[in-house]
Order: sequence, then structure tokens, then C-alpha cells
Amino acid sequence: MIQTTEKISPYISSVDVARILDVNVATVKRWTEAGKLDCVKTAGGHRKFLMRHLAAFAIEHEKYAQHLPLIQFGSELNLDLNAEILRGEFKDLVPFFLEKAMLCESNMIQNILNSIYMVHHDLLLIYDGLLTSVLHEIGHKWERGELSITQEHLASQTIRDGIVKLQEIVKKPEPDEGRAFVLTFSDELHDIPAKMVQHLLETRGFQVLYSGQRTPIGDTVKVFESFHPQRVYISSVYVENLDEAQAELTELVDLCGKFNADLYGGGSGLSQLSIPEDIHIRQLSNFQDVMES
Ligand code: B12
Repeated sequence: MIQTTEKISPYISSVDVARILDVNVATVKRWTEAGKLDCVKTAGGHRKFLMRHLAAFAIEHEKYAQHLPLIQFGSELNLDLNAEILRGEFKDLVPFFLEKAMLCESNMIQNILNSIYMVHHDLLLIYDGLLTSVLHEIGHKWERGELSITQEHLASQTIRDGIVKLQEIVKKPEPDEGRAFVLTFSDELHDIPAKMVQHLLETRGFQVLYSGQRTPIGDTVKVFESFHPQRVYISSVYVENLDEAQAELTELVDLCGKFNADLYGGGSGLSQLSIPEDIHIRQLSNFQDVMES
């Protein structure tokens, strides 16, 4: 686990690239000049590399793949899936990931999530790009009767566990941006989007209290009194009882007003509720919005 709170640069120097690929620095220079190995140039003219540059090179030059943390898919190094990870486009990876999630192959799930993070340093790509698609695909398959309820549970729990483990490896800055409270309504079982919101806010430097599924809003007053969140994020995917959810939203708006907290909301459940114009709730439609909120 990475414990440090310092910012770690994702850039790798030519010397380190040479060490990783077990060649000399002159070779690295030659490859970049020949356009075989991509890089970025600093203002001072130095070559810097990202993991994805190295991985793209290794996919073209298989001999070097052994030096890099490309994913071993079962007994083979599936270069097509590795290439998708590099490009950050997950067409074939989505069904593969879903199958592995249903089989609870948590090591594979973790390897994929960690690799995407290592290559791109971008959690949005994982949350908006991969996991939302996989979870929607679970929903479609379930609707078409292609998945049993148990299979759906297995897959969603494996994915949720994967997010929790990813939280352990992604370094967080000092929590000096303020305090945020992430919650769902009292009839909500879908807590995966809220978990992603928690993680994204932590990487932005917020100290986050996350109360997860089924939070009775009337009961949160003590949290407001002791934690004094400056921001509250409500995630609502499915509303079981419209009147109750509407009443809880009103309660939450009142609490935020009383304790001077900004209220943000997201999820398809919220769109079923009526939100009068004078209510101050900023509606967010995806995780990119959370990063920009
Ligand atoms: C996993 C899952 C479950 C798991 C949840 C596990 C868990 N720990 O979260 C379990 C098995 C418990 C479950 C239960 C149920 N589920 Co369910 N579930 C799903 C599934 C497959 C994925 C949900 C998910 O995490 N999606 C990923 C998120 C990221 O996607 P999203 O919700 O579309 O969110 C997007 C935006 O809305 C936004 N967003 C969402 N939340 C937030 C929050 C913030 C703050 C922000 C900024 C943005 C944001 O970001 C996302 C990206 O664009 C969906 C299928 C689907 N289409 O999503 C069904 C789905 C949501 N479930 C559904 C149903 C019907 C149920 C049950 C009623 C089933 C039943 N008969 O018991 C119960 C509901 C229980 C309850 N009271 O909540 C329906 C809801 C249909 C509807 N809206 O009327 C769906 C759509 C499946 C379907 N196709 O029919 N479910």
C-alpha cells in the first residue's frame, strides 16, 4: 500500500526507462528519435515518459513486455485487452470484466483496476469509463433474464470490493479542502455510486464521512452537529417510496440550510423527485461533475 501523502509524479525519466526495459539510455534516446517510443518533452527539453508510453512500446515489441506490469489474462498475455487498457477504451474489456466479476475473480478485477490507474492516473476513466458501463451491462442482462439475482449480487459485490481495494492503493493528499458527507436515502440499497463519490472527493483532498446504504436522514442531525460538513452529497439510484424520499429530501435540504452546508445530488432516483426552484441542490450527472463540483 502506498502510504505517502506527497504527490508522486507519474512521469518516468529516460534513465528509469532504460533501467526498467534493461537497455542503455542511448537506446532509449534512439527509440524516441525514431518514433518507436513515445514521450513528452519538458520545457527544458528533457524527455519524460508515462507508463502508457512504455506499455504501448511493449505491446509493439513483445520482447519487452516481460519488463512491464501488463496483465496476464489467465495463462496468456492478451495483447488486445492490454491495448484497450492503454487506450482507455474498454469495448472488449467490459464483457471480460463482467464475466470475471460474476466468477468473483477478485485478483483479476484488482489487477485490471490497478493497471488502468497505473497507466492513466485517472479515476474518472475507471468510474465513468469502465465501471458504470459494466454495472449498466449487469442491469441489461438482468432485465433480459440472462443473469440470476445471485449472479447479479456476486458481480456487484466483487466490483464494490474492487473499489474499496482501489481506495487503499490510490494515494490521497492531506485532507485540507474541507469536510464532506456522502449518503443515500433510507430505502436505498445501491451504494456503489456513493462509494465512488467518496473516493473521488478523498482524492481531491476532502475529509469524507460516508454512511452508505439506507441512511435515515432524520437521524443524521448528530453528524451535522459534530462533523460540520461544508458539503453534502446525496446519491439516489432507486426510489422505493416516492413520498418518503421526497420528505427525506426536504429534511436534508433543511439540515444543510441550518448547518450552512452546500448540497449536491446525483443519480436517476433524484430525477423522480420534485425539486422546487428555491431549493439549493446542485444536480450532478456523472463523476466528472463530482470532480468539478
Ligand atoms: C448493482 C445493482 C443492485 C445491487 C446494489 C448493490 C450495491 N451495493 O450498490 C442490489 C442487488 C442490492 C440491487 C437491488 C435492487 N435493484 Co438494482 N441495480 C443494480 C445495477 C446493476 C447497478 C447499479 C449501479 O451501481 N450502477 C452504476 C451507477 C454508477 O450508474 P447509474 O446509477 O446509472 O449512475 C449514473 C448517474 O446517474 C450518476 N450517479 C449515480 N449516482 C450518483 C451520485 C452522485 C452524487 C453523482 C454526482 C452522480 C451519480 O453517475 C452515473 C454515471 O453516469 C443497476 C443497473 C443500472 N443500470 O445501473 C440495477 C438497477 C438500478 N436496480 C434496479 C432495481 C429494480 C432494483 C431492486 C428494486 C430489485 C428488487 N426487485 O429487489 C432493488 C432495489 C433495492 C433498493 N431499495 O434500493 C433497477 C432500477 C429501475 C428503476 N429505476 O426503476 C435497475 C436500473 C436494474 C434494471 N435494469 O431494472 N441492485
